[in-house]
Amino acid sequence: MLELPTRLSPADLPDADAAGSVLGGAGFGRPESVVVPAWPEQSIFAPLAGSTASSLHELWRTADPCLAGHAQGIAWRRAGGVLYGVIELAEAGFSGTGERSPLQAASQEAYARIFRLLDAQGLPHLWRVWNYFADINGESHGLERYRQFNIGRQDAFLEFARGATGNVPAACAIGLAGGPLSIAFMAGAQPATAIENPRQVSAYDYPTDYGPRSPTFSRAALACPPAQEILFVSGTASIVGHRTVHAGDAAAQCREVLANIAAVVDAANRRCRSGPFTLGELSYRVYVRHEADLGRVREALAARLGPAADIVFVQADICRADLLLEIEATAIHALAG
Ligand code: 3EB
Repeated sequence: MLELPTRLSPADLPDADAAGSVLGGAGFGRPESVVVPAWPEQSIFAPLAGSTASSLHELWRTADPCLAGHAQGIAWRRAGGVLYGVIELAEAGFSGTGERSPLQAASQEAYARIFRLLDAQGLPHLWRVWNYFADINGESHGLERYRQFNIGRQDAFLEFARGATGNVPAACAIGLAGGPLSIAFMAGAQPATAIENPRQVSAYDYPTDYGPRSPTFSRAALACPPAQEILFVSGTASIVGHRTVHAGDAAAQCREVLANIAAVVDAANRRCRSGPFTLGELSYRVYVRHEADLGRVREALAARLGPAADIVFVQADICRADLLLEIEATAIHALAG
């Protein structure tokens, strides 16, 4: 049994004995202040917006015994038929050839290693992926770096005959100030149910205006570890159809994102096996491009979700230059025997 990620300051992290019940997680904050734990942890070196804390850890705890391993640069743990892993690849280790940039090559290699691990572990179904890399809106090799990443990612899905449309994982792709390509993932024995958003064109069907290859992710996924149902809502932006709306207006973008999340949660609720998921029970991660927008974003969130919503705010870059924020969310339900 998995628990929704708990958020802890470094001082409150479990000690070595208790660390065995952590499947994996993520750490936010500045490199110098981040404690490196024993479980696979994705380092997200980004400021916690509007917080006095210099770092924060998110932990996926599990009641099942964990098996840990390390393969091809992936640190992973598995428990109860669920695998969580983290891979970091420095772009400097990849040579760009012709039009193929180091980031594109690193992205394809990272996904190829993930797919090989999942096949070897017999937990082949990728449910959720968290993608981070430096300078996401920067350009090289004649192409924006997010678009380079999309080529490498899609090539790996095709290379491993996984298909790049339809039943693809929920995801986010976020820009940081520096650091390696960092990918965390959760996978299992059973395929997740991919959910699309009726207000948005599926990302894998985006027109080529947004890059030569479409992004490979679904708007949400319903994953099914034994006796549980996890709703992963992908990074969600102020996009209607395939177009950005409310450029330059963070509060309006935030309201549009919430309308998108409400729509995708409704779509998930038509497919879920547990009871309906509500906006109030979701655990949110909010990425804001400019810390100056934080007040407006918080107000828009409180107006819709109330003051008690479980939210962590992170300052980071979004994959389109005109997007000012992106929000992702997660919830877990028990399934009746
Ligand atoms: C969007 O809807 C906004 O490339 O994995 C959101 C979630 C976005 C995941 C990804 C990108 C990704 O297109 C960006």
